[in-house]
Amino acid sequence: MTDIEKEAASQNYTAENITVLEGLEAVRKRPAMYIGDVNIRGLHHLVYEVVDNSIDEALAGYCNKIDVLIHPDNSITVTDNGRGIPTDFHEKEQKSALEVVMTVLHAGGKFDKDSYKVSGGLHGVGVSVVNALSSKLKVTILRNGKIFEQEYAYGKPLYDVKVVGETERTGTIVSFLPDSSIFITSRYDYAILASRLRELAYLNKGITLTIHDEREKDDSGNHLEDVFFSSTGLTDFINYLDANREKLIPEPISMEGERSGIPIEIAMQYNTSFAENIHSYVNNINTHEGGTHLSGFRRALTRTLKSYADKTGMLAKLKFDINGDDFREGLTCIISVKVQEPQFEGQTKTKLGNNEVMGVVDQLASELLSYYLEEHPKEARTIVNKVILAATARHAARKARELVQRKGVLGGAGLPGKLADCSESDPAQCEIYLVEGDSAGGTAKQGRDRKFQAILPLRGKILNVEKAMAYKIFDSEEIKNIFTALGVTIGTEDDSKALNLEKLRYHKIIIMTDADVDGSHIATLILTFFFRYMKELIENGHVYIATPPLYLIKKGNKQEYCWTEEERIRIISEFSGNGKESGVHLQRYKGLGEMNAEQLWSTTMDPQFRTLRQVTIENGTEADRIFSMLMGDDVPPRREFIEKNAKYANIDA
Ligand code: 0RA
Repeated sequence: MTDIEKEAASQNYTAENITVLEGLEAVRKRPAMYIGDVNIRGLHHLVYEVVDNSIDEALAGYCNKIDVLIHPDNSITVTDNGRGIPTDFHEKEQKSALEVVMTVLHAGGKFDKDSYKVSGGLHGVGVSVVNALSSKLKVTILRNGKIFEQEYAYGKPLYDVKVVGETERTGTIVSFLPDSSIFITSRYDYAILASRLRELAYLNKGITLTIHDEREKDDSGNHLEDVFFSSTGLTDFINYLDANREKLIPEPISMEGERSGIPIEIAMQYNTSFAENIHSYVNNINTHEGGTHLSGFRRALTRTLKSYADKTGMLAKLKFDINGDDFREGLTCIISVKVQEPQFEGQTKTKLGNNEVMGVVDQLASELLSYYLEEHPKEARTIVNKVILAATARHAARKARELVQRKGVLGGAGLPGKLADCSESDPAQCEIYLVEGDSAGGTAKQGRDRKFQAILPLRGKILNVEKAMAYKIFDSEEIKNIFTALGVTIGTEDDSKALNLEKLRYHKIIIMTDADVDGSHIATLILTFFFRYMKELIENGHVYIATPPLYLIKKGNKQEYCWTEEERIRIISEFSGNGKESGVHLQRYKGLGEMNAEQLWSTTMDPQFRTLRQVTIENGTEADRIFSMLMGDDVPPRREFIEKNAKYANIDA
């Protein structure tokens, strides 16, 4: 039952009341309640909602192809080859079943109780929500030899369902144009949609998902398009995520089965890195905050590997104990479960709460992993040796950390000497600028508002945490300074690497680097460090990037700053007037150091005028892959990524 249905049931409302209680007007009044927000995320959510319905049809076994088209006007068409939404007359509602599905909230699954419906939680609000939030929507159904059609505006039908032709095929085609009076942005991002479709192809093997962008052509004159299909699912997913890591065993370990009616799929691989990369999904939704499925797996992994290692005597010589973290260092893993009535909890409602799931995942994973270890003794030894290495390194890390703590560097005893702190004590009001270089740091110290702005200069390139063992990060002066200044600690001893955010001393952490290649490299290094060791900071929206201007243009006593090439061209032509360019002076800012304190304040630090870019994780799984690529050893894919994204990141032109 949905919350609304539960509420209705508890008050003795009948099904009819529900539709009265909640019509599509409610969706238009409070769209964020249904799709999260009315910004980029919500806009893309509309597509996910329609695609999810087609995925459900595929999981029921009736559909294997889903196509997404982005049209030049940023409208979207989603086509599937399923059975087609039923179009027969619905007695109770006195209209076509299709119209009911498209115009009544939560009506999607009502015709087919037995069908395997897994949508729910974040998605699964129903295609009627998409209809309500579209200025135009057209649905075409291929079914029973006929082609049916109905169109809507703002969720209201423009005519009754009509037959417009004949066909031998079956399927559902939904085209919609998001209502521009509701959404703040209207432009679809190809990369965001493509990465979601890729993810869905890996999570649901055997389905072909395609995307085609009619808006722009690439350098060779073709429209962007991609076809995603995986026959092995999670195994392919792991190989994709680990493409830039060195794997320890030839093929990922694949575990799959159903327990108590819950389909469970797990694939895992160990690599030579030191990061833990476990991604969990419930009904195709990324459960960023984990939950019972993840706990079940972690328990099974620790217990099963430990017992194998004990049994084979590999731990006999070890002088210290092994803990849960050691089993997950260098592990890339995907867990995907399908749960009929998921309970989502946590701050972002991405934590699975269903208790029954923990035991079944534990059971299946223990059973299949033990079996694997018995069958693959060579791989099993490799894995256990990696775990022993991790434990040894952790032991060394503890020693290093204790040393550091004794000196009072970590743990809040003293703040770093280089930190120029602010006077305000309420963290919610405070900001810290992490500034590239001592000289720009000095300028920032002079230019800042010392009441709420703190400055921490960082010298040169910080440690590449992607390549360093965990204990190394405590050797790095710059990283220790960041930890200490922020006031947060990470628990590495117990089973959780969770960050203690309560002690966070600044709610805005702003990375300020030069607007050149080195600067963006340093920003990426800092972000990688946050992503690997302080992900919660990013997830809770605390991390920002400052945007210093690229140019200063002067003429006489007029001057203006520019942040983009377009602005530069526009302002130069404004200043030149009648084609007279003489007297127009252009200064290119190569580094922060070229600005004086007043300029840095007014362009980049003054809350009234500055632009901060908030760092978000749109797709955690994809972000993980990109960081491993950007920071890894393999140069060609990194160059390719940077060249592909150069349009957006062209800051050293
Ligand atoms: C309800 C019942 C049936 C199919 C569907 C909905 C359905 C919905 C969507 C949404 C997008 N694509 C879809 N494909 C099918 C089953 C009808 C039957 O028994 O034939």
